[in-house]
Amino acid sequence: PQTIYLKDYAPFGFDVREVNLIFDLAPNATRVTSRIRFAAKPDAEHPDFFLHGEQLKLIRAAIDGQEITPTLTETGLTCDVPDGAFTFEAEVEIDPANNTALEGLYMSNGMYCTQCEAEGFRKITYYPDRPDVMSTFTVRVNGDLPVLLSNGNPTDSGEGFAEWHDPWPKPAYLFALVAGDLVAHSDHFTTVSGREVDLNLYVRPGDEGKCAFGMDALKRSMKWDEDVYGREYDLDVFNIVAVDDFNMGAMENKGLNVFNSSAVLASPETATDANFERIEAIIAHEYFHNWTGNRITCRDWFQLCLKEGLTVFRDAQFTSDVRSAPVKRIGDVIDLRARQFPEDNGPLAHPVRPESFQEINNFYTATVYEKGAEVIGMLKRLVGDQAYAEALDLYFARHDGQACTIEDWLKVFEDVTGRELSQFKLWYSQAGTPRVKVEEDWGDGTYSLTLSQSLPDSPGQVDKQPMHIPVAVGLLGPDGDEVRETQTLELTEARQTFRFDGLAAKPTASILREFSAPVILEHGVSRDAQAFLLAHDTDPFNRWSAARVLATETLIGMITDGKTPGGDYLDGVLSVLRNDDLDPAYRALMAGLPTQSELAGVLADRGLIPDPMAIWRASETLKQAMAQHAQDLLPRLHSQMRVDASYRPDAEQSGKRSLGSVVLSMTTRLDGGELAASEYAKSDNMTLQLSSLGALLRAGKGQEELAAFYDQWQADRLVIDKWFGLQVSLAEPDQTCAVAQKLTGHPDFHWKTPNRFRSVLGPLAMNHAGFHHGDGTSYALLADWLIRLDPVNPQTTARMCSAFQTWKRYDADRQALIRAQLERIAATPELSRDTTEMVSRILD
Ligand code: B3K
Ligand code: ZN
Repeated sequence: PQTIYLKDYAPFGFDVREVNLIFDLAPNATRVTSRIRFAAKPDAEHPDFFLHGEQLKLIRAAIDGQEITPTLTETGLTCDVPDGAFTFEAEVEIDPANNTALEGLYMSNGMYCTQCEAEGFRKITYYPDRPDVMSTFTVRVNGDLPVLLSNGNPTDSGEGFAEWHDPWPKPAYLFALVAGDLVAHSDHFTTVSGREVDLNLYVRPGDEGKCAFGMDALKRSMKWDEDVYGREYDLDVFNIVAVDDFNMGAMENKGLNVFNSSAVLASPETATDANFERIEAIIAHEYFHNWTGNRITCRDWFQLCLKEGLTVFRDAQFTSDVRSAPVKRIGDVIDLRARQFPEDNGPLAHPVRPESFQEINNFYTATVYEKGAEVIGMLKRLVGDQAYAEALDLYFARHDGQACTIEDWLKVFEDVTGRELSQFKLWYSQAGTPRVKVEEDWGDGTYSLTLSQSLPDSPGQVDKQPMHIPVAVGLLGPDGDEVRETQTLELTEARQTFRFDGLAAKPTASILREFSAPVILEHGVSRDAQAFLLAHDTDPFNRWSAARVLATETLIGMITDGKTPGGDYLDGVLSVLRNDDLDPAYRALMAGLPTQSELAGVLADRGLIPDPMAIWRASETLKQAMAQHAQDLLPRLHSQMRVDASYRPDAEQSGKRSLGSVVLSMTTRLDGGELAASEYAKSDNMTLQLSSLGALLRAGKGQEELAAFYDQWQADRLVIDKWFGLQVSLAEPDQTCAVAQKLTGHPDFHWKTPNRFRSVLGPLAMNHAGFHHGDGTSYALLADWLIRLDPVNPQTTARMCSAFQTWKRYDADRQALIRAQLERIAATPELSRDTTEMVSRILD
């Protein structure tokens, strides 16, 4: 396969002035007629005319009305074109019903749907399918279906047709078409300058009762973007469609967002608090793309983080504003460590702005998205809130309607602040997670903090330069008072010392507050100091972080030296759980342990070989010890966390349910499932139903409830996804593979639907001790299914290969077992480009 490089970027030789499309829908033979107005760019001399096109049957092509016979290749079309402006026309036939890859125009339960990002438009018709080619689109959809949608504003419709016009120039990846037997949940929004916008959420008949929350989240997002970023919506309609077959969460097509049904449909009976929060965040994310992504888009796919990092950052700000900022931050850091750190420290490591790829769909990663958002958070911290706001205003004013680069983005910050950001820019080009080592010194009223940074080698990158790292630090006095409030130290050299004078007593430093940079802190701080921070830190993030460090050290002591859990950690967490002044959601997070996979990563980082069974046993033992330690408190907490008001998925109620669920898990370890069974019996919302069922399964009980759950929810595909997933994620290590294997034989295991495929094989890979069971059967089961899915859906297959990315952490036997599976996948005839690239990078 061909490798594409950032350094080879060259602009397209033509402007596209206008695109007209006509779709004649038919499941196996949809006709797409295009009329595209091109003009050679004034400065380009006889540029080559190449249009992308894949899996298209060309019926007819013409230039300025004259039929032509273009040269066709596997990837597109070329032909001679006149100088100046001309009209290119083509008629092609495509087969949406057999499009199982879910890229381009495809069908899901009788509904037509598109997914064009990144390079799916070329499977719809011949076109310069690159984000720096922007044009207005006019679309006519002919089809015998009640709802016919495309981007922009509706201009005409009648029996069997609808016409749409999108006045905002856009790249083809933002094109969308939806047609089907759908019902609308409708509402209305008036923008700050008085534009009246019709809002519709289109769903399959039967799903009408799951729309209210998504619609409300949309209206709140629209308002928030006006209030916080001064960004107003720019069309007369905003449509969202829910689709069951979808490769990812959602897609920000201009004026017509398409959502995986799991990322938009929710009711209290069928969705958990976590589902509601995720839906709110994704609705916000896709809506915010209207400015950061659509009005200002990317020059090329290497600049993906320009829109994704910024939009993730914006949706996180939104969630922090409407829920709890510390709880959101802690959740994001847990997620970053679980998904981005393994990527950044393994064979798939790549810069936030990658420099090469074979298949761009493989670069929609935690590094581009989540680390990309961290980079923006650091920039905001370094320049300050005021300058950040000014820089964003300048960005929107200067680049509206353009396809931009990271250079353009950084330049607005340089222009606003006068600061030179070339060292900061290394965050975009150097892969890997920086290590920051902490040394302290104290004497004569001066406390000094020496920070040293290093950045490990990563694929294709060695001997890296020091980064510009903002380290937020506060100091606490011996009685827990803050003696120096948070300030941002700018670590720019390999090793640097920062002094704090005039202190009456040796302080305890609270370092990397709010997780001010995505780094791994190598603590010089003692266990006593961590326990002190757990009790006193005024920064809620770092207070949680102290608990996490103590939990990690406790577990590592148990795993490597057979130690028993330390009282400092157990007492520290217990006093937090007892503290009614603290937000229940926050207390629930304080009681959590690092994941087993994270522990494996920490052990590997320290040069030790992780033993998945030993990690599992230690985690179980510590949870049991914690439950016993908290025994006397549990009944009181349980009744305090009961919610009597009718269900609301807001921060307050969901926080209570979240701590309630922690209490229920602990109690189940002590009462054998008595409380969980009674909670299950009276549960009237999915959060409680699932947490009590989970507690029962963990206790080795609950088979009857599991069967009843299936009977109750058989007709609800999103709930049945949970039913599949729960069983695999909670299976004991030596049962995991068998449970997953059995479920893949269940009549409801519709494996071609990505959500269902992921509901079993996702948790298989996430169940650390079960996946890494010494007999290697789980590796083989996952590989079997990846091989089976690849010809059907390369994108989802390739993405799930990352389950193997940490393989070099483990012992020689496990490495050999995993290598054999990776090689077996690699040797599969006609393996997709997507999966080939992933497997070969992982094996490298
Ligand atoms: N931009 C889309 C992701 C497209 C993925 C293509 N493989 C969703 C989002 O980030 O909002
Ligand atoms: Zn996005």
